[in-house]
Amino acid sequence: MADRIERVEVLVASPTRNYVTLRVTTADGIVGLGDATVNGRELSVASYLRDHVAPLLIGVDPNRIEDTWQYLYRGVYWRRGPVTMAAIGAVDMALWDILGKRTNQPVYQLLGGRVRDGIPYYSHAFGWDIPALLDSVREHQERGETFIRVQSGVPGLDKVYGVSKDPNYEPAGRGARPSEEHFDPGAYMRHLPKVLTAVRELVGPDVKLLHDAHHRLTPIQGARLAKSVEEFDLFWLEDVTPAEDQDAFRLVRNASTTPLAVGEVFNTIWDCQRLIEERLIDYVRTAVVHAGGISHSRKIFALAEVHGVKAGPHGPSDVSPIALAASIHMAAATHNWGVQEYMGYPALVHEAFPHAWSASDGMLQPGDAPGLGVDIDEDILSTSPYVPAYLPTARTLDGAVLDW
Ligand code: KDG
Ligand code: MG
Repeated sequence: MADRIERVEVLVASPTRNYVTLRVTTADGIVGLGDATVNGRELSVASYLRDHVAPLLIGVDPNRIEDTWQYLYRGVYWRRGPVTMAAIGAVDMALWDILGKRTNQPVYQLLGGRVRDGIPYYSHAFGWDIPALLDSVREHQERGETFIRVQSGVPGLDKVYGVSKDPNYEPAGRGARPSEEHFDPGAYMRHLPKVLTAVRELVGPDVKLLHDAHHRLTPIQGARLAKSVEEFDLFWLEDVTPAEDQDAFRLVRNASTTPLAVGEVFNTIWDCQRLIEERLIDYVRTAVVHAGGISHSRKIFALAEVHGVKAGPHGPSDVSPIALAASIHMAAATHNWGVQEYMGYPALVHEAFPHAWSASDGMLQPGDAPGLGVDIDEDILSTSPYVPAYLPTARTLDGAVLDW
């Protein structure tokens, strides 16, 4: 008789930051893990999973991965959105993990096997001013990294996305309400070319430089920025304008040849269908956790492959080591992979989620453990309760709310 799902547990814990972890156990005693973390909305996904999804999974054959995905997506009428898709994503990851453990194979093997020897990653260099940023870039180079994201402070602004006066940057702040910060697009747009001039001068032509504008600009401002940084040969310019209006990217595209990346807030293929089919972007940044797991992300990246677009998935600290593992396994087996973001984690997060994947010399490796190769340390998770924490809110200088 086929195996059956016997137990479904949702663990919410805060080993330095909040994570929502799904643990699925089968009657044969196989345990699969999935990540369902949505930064600042952790309890909503936990409730969605506990109250509405877990009861439906009991008794289901865990081998029916695609059918379970369709059942949780189409079968419930209400669909899409970060909470729903992260919940489905966690179930999907856990079922792939179970399949790998049952067949004693790493998930990348189940996805078709390796297409590359290692997965290049980029991590985050930042500095409050240009000299501090250059020091940070040097540190990344000393670690053997050749893809480096660069973010800098902006004169006149107190807080800027991607930059901290503290050496450890974490965008979500603990507390009952989001903190607020002000942003001046003009000052930022005037400053960025100066920053990139200094960085390019330091690293020379070979290092791949990335930058995240984090949704702050209007389409025409985005077009102007993309044009003004063309000479620095960025690997990509990310989230140059919000992408709910996918057609807005045409304006940016028509203005410059700077490669464009977008999509960390997307949840389904339909959020990026036009961007991909009309070749308005170069890299799609959907995270496996936020875009319905491995099963749905594969479809996004397959559509992208047909249109010459590559995967460059989101990988900040709020994507847990379980979802990062899923992304690394996909990267190992997906041809059109550009680069994986790897922000890194504090030591306690590595301890809370012991993992077979590894990062060194600018490359990620999935490891050969069966399934996703990630475990949890229950002692750490059970002694690290949830703490309210939110991403900041941004306002323009006149006080109106701006996309953060
Ligand atoms: O939860 C949102 C953060 O992870 C996001 O702001 C980080 O933009 C980000 C990135 O590119 O890592
Ligand atoms: Mg980003």
